[in-house]
Amino acid sequence: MERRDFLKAGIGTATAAATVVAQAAETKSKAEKLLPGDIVVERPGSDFMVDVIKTLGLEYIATNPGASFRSLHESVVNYGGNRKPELLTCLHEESAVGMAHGYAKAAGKPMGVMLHGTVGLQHASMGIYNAWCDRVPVFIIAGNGLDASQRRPGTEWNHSVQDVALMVRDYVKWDDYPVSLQHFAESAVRAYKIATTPPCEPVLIGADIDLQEDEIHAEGLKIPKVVQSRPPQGDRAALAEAAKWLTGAEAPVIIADRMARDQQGVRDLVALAEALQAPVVDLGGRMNFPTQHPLCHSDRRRELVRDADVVLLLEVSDPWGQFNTFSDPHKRQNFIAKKEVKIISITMQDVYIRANYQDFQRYQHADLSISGDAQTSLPALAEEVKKIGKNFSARGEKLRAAHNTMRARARDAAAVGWDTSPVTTARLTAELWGAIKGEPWSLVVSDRVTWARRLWPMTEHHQALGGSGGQGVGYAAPGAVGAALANKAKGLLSVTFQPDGDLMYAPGVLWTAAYHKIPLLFLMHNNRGYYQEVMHLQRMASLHKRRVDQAWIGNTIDNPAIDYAKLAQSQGVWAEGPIKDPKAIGPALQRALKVVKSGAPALVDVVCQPR
Ligand SMILES: Cc1ncc(C[n+]2csc(CCOP(=O)(O)OP(=O)(O)O)c2C)c(N)n1
Ligand SMILES: [Mg+2]
Repeated sequence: MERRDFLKAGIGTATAAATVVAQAAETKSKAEKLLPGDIVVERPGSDFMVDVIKTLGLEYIATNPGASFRSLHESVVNYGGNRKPELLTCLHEESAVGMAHGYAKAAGKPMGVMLHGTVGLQHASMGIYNAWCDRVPVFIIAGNGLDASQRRPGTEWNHSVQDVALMVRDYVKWDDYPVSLQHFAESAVRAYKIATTPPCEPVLIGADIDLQEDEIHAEGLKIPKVVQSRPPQGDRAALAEAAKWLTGAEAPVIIADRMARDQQGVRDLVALAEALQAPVVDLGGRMNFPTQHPLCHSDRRRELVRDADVVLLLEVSDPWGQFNTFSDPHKRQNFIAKKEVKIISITMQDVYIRANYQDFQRYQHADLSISGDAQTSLPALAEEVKKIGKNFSARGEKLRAAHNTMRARARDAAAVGWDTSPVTTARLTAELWGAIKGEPWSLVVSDRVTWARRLWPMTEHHQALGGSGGQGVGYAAPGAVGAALANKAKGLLSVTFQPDGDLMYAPGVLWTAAYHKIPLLFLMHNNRGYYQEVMHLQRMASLHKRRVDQAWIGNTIDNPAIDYAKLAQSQGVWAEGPIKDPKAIGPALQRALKVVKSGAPALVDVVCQPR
């Protein structure tokens, strides 16, 4: 069809696409020219903002574009050369924050996120809440137009606010709205420092449209030096007292949660546990303790707490839950520990508590409460324990035997239903282990399928990077991609178990992984539904003495079943599946690993048992 005919017919055909391309080229050449009346801005304020951002050492800025930061976007690309920071194109703001969240845990430093002030920040908010709950730094820049007399009529009004941070203020550690470039420099550096000081948290800085787009008028702008605070160690005398209690105990227990920030934290906890020959329960907020160490007793949490006389809590997010059971839905409470148990807690929790969001969990007193960063406090505590110089080797022997029994029990439990289809999550875990055991692997999201923590030998901090923090579903996919990006620089092989429901909140992150060549193996835990919610419904139906078989209604993601391999392939990600036969998983993983090792993401979809 001729263009003329098409225009006459007024219908779209393949030729229409060609027309659109031609028009885009025309628009592009126009855009390169100045329009009548244009005043050239030689050095926009956003260039200086890039100077500031560069001093922070941010390697990446994850973003979904928006005109409220169009000048800053352009400055990052052209003035900053799109290097340190480099923009990561995200198809949803929640994915941008999720990526920054996962990245920070793997890289040990924050990623930037650039958001369209109102609507972008609204999309991003759950991701920010997850990062808040997980005590992870994210450096957020939100574009906004404050001066009403300068706003373009229409959309810019809909996308402007008086107070851009208001809607997330309860779950960022600090925010500011700079009204001058000097103000921007000082607040950005302050925000970075605050975000990276434990307890680490997201921060938000507004980037005003006029400040970005206007010529730099100010003279003598200065960027303050970036110096990070050293985390605080708990009071030395209190640590000495803790050492006395722990060495005097018959049955001490150590429980660690969001404690280790890096391998040093793991090493220091091993040293303390060995000095005491005390069992360690790793709750998994971070990888705190090697899973094959004879003092690792993570599966024995309840029995250990029941028998303990002293319990040491290290950055435990839910202290009450360690000592109490709470039946659901009858809410019967039961204190499970000995009445005389002594509780020691080392945490920064008291420093960052806020009133509205309830992530601080139920109040649990500690007999010795030490405000300080647990990782920083461990060496001094271990030193005090060693000074007392008691020998606990007999206890160590008993614990070694109990550890072996615990691991054997986990292996036996994992073998149940080995050959069934749909595949069990334990078999899924074993197949992945078979594929990666000789590699420098990292399980980038480690809370959704928990078998790995029970079955795989883990020694390194990067081998289990925890979960979402706030259980806001939708973290697992972007969190994995962000962590994989950090792991790429370290030469680590990133793998993740990807739940189906989680992926479908914002599956465009697969495209981001393909586009930015982020090597990551997604192994789908595809149970074709929101299974946790199925269990809730089944429970309710049983209690109401009604039909349990209808629990899938409202919770199923089936009929039609989503073809995750096609979903991935359509975004440029190599993929296979759906696999139903457990024996087919291993060979598919081998093919996927080849792709991942070549520097790209890959996805293997496996139809699994619910849990
Ligand atoms: C944003 C958000 N919406 C809803 C929920 C409630 N929720 C908790 S678990 C869950 C199911 C998630 O499904 P999937 O990721 O497939 O995991 P599965 O339970 O099937 O293993 C849902 C919807 C939530 N936690 N977060
Ligand atoms: Mg599911």
